[in-house]
Amino acid sequence: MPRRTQVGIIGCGPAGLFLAHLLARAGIDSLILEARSRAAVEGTIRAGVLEHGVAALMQELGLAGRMLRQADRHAGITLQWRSQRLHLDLAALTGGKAVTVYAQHEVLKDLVAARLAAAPGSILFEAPARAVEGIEGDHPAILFETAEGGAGRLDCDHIVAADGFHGIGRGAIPASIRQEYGKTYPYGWLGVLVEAPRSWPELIYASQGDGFSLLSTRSPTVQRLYLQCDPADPVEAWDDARIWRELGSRLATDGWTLTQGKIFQKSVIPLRSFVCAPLRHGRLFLAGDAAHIVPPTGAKGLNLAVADVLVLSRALSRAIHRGDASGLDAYSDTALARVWQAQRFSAFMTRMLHRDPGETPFDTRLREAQLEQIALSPAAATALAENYVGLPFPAED
Ligand code: RFL
Ligand code: PHB
Repeated sequence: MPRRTQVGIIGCGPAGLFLAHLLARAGIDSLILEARSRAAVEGTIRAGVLEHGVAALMQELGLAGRMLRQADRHAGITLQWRSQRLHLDLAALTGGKAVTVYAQHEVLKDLVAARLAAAPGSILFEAPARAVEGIEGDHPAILFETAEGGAGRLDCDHIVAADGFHGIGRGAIPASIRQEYGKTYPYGWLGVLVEAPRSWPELIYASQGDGFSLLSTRSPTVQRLYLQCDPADPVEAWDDARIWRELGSRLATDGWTLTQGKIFQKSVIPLRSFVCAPLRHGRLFLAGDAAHIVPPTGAKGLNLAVADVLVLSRALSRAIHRGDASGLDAYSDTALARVWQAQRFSAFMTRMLHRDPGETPFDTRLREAQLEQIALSPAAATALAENYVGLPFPAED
């Protein structure tokens, strides 16, 4: 039996789930098709930093109960180079704004539970979309595989591909009109989860010795740490002793020691920047990582996915309730303007904090001078802080 919904959403990540909640608030029906199981979606370790506006949106949508109880508000971050630490007071530099450190999979657990409670059956897990059809006409559909292995069909008015970088949505925009911009960096991140108490009250973005490292947190007893590595490294190249040695030297500063603990998760991720344009073809819309990737140094990926679907939900609401397609026509340009700002900031943070394999002593000093600029210039510090806590969402007109 074919199914029908107003907005068919491919992918149950931050983009798909926030969109489903925003549409429900606007009285619009949606169905999410997700390739993986619910346990896999809720167990994948990824982002950790929510912008000021994203945390506020969770509250506005009534989804912030657990976040407010368990997550920490961070009103500052620390930058470190040449063994010196610089505290950047985000709140003082941005008129009181801060970020919330709350793991992406915890956000997903909260959004999945709330969505299924409000609309049982509105997320189909283990139901991968295989193709979209009819996007240039008025009756698009998503063809998918059912959890039982059969062929499914979802008829809808609009399709949103929120299916991540490796999804099928982007490829449905004809190659003749699709533009892709991007670069891959010559370094990756080794990420680890550690059972240990906090070593420092805020996130530390450090660049010293062999390159970048990041001290983040998940809870009072679980810490999240990253260090720059060769993107081709197998995780086995990083035994625990090597990880602690590298983190120890890259985060070293007088009178402080990193508290070690049991490492219980390790992964290597590549760093890339990518933008696809336009974000719309007929009745198909791209949102989140399906359309763009940022290197994680700016903590922007999840936040950008949320900004996309906020703009898209308003446009869909206007089209569906008022028959006014102007927001849908403007979606790609409006969302991409913010995407390019996040690309700029993410590339800036990445270049400033990583040691390029071909880096000369001159290049190193230039990067350090950039960091010193932030210490010396309130204007430079303010620019970093404003971007880190999140640029305002596009205004609703
Ligand atoms: P997602 O999260 O990749 O979700 C896409 C979903 O679509 C499903 N899917 C399909 N479903 C049905 N049919 C198909 N054919 C499908 N193909 C795929 C997938 O199974 C998946 O469930 O994309 P979305 O929603 O656009 O969200 C993007 C964010 O997940 C991503 O940008 C962030 O995780 C990036 N990121 C960070 N972002 C931040 O804002 N702050 C951070 O602190 C931050 N840290 C990070 C990060 C990403 C990292 N990694 C692992 C890349 C740290 C790391 C280490
Ligand atoms: C994280 O806690 O996973 C995290 C924090 C900051 C980043 C990236 C990832 O920039």
